Amino acid sequence: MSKKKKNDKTNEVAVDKASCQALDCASSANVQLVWDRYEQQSPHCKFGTEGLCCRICNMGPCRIIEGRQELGACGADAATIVARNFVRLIAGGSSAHSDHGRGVVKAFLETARGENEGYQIKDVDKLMEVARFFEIETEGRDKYEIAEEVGERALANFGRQEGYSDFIKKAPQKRQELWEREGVTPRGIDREVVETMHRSTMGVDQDYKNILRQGTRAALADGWSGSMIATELQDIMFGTPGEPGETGRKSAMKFEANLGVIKEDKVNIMVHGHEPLISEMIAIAAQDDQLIEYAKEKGASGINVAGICCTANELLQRHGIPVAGSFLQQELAVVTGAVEMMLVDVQCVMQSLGDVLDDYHTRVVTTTDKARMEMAEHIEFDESKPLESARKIVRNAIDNFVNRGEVNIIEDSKEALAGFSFEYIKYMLGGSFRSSFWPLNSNIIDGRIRGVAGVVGCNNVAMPMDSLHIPLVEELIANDVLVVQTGCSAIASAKAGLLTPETAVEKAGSGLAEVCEAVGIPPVLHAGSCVDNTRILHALAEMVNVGQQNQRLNIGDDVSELPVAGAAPEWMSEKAIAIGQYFVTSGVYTVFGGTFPTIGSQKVTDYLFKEYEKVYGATWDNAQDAHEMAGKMIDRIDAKREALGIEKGAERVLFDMEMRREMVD
Ligand code: NFS
Ligand code: SF4
Repeated sequence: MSKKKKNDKTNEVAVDKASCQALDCASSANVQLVWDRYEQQSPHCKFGTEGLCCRICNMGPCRIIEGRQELGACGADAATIVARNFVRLIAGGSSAHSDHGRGVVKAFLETARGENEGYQIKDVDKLMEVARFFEIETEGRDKYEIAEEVGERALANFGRQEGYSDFIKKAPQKRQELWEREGVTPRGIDREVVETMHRSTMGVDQDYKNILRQGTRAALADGWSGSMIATELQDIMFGTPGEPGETGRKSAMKFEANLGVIKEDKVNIMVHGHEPLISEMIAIAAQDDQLIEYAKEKGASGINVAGICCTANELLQRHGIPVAGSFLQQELAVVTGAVEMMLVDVQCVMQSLGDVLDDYHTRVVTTTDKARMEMAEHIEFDESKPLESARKIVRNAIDNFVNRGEVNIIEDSKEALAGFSFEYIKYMLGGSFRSSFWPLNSNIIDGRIRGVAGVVGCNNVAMPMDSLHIPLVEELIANDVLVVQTGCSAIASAKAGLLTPETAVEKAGSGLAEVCEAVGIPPVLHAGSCVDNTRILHALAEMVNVGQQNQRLNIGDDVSELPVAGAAPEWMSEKAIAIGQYFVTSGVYTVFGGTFPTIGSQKVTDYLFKEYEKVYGATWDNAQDAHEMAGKMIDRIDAKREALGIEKGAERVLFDMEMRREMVD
């Protein structure tokens, strides 16, 4: 393994104490981390950064230099090359989310058919709701029979050749009509991804607007189909966050966040990646009395499962399992020297984990054939016997406890709340009389809540970790904007202590604070993993629905009319681009931080950043610092309020008896 002494720059790479402490440990041990490798890669190729490098055929790579070399060898211009590269990012991102969704459907079907032990059909109410949506007969039928039909219907969305993805019908009518008019309504997920790859290969689609139109189909197939299927079926199998679990009543989930959750006296197992199928079973196996006893025999006081990246988000929102860190903290977890096993599934796993291992006893274990690592052990997860596989893996981790060397335990972690699924938000807002989004619309109309912002996405080594997420969220809530979060952005807020009800009093504007206190929610809501961005889509559609049920509560007949905005301040993954594209084309103005991959073509960038307003009623945008980003989002929200005629905050809508009766219908 190559080594390089780190410069003492820890404060420039992370804003949280725990990470800085771990970075110091790595620095003294002379261990090379992502920040060192990033520095070695700098300066970055301008052509690549701006989307101007084409290497889709062997006459290239071709680079575009304005005024000197305007065309690739085949004659492709900047707009074509940039658009092709952009839609290929979307195809990559959509396939990651959707292949995850497909894996969930497979396990779901096996569960329904009694072909595996371990998984369950846990949330029957949600099963019935999805079955009704699919118009599947539920009367007098067994839940497994219904689940089998739901699974088959969901699976058909992947390979569908004719007709559209089922879940697009959840979008507001006006949005569906707009998609139809633009010809971007998504068909089967696999078809949209394949067609994107086809159209963007050498010598095919050469009209940037048409190329981007295909990218939109693939992105919408991600948001309103692949990702949505993953969320909905995971909820049915593992429980909808916030719904009654072992506690028997609806409640948010408390959890601890940051490297301090790694405990000196316990066997620490990190679950890292994105698919909860395996980690759900690890969480159960870790509670097995025999295995706990075995851990004690080896000198530990117990077994501690903690998460990294979105596998963490999946587990914490349903079980309160702690999160050790976000994407940029995966290596830092190993640096504590106290991680017996890093269990990885798919996506956002750094290959360097294998390298860092040279210095530590941590065993990295891959569990799916889709994602193997040369340096790691591979324990193939037997999906027909998930619990048995999980027990074997946990046992392996325990065996490694005796191999520990020096440990660097970090004390810092923060308490946070998660589990704000669409259903749970609805329940909390509705209060005592009925689960509903009516109070949200009402509080937006009267101005207590200025608008709603989705702040999501990754960490990126190009900027200090969490340096945009945290000030952005703080500025938004100070301005009475309710913030909904997913992914590593939600983890950033958890680590900063923002996901607590107290944040309302300490940091939110007076209107938002009043609502949060009355309802009993934090002003920053953790809605789950990145596939769970679909919970935000549901929430947006519901905000429109509420206004259609009662004109007095109308805040827009389409998503693009709502006072909302989105952001991925520290994005890095292709998945973020897919998500951004489906949010924008669903009608949400969305700002990304850092560099933007189309800036090499003014034509393409103007199209996405300006002309999209006319096409989709929303655009992409880019901002370099948190204050600029917050300003742009708040301006957007205010413009929408003005268009609705509620800029000053209309009179508070009081619920009279008639309205309550309407709600109960
Ligand atoms: Ni989203 Fe989740 Fe994190 Fe980015 Fe990676 S973990 S799926 S891609 S880095 S938010
Ligand atoms: Fe160059 Fe055209 Fe081949 Fe791209 S497709 S590498 S621009 S020749």
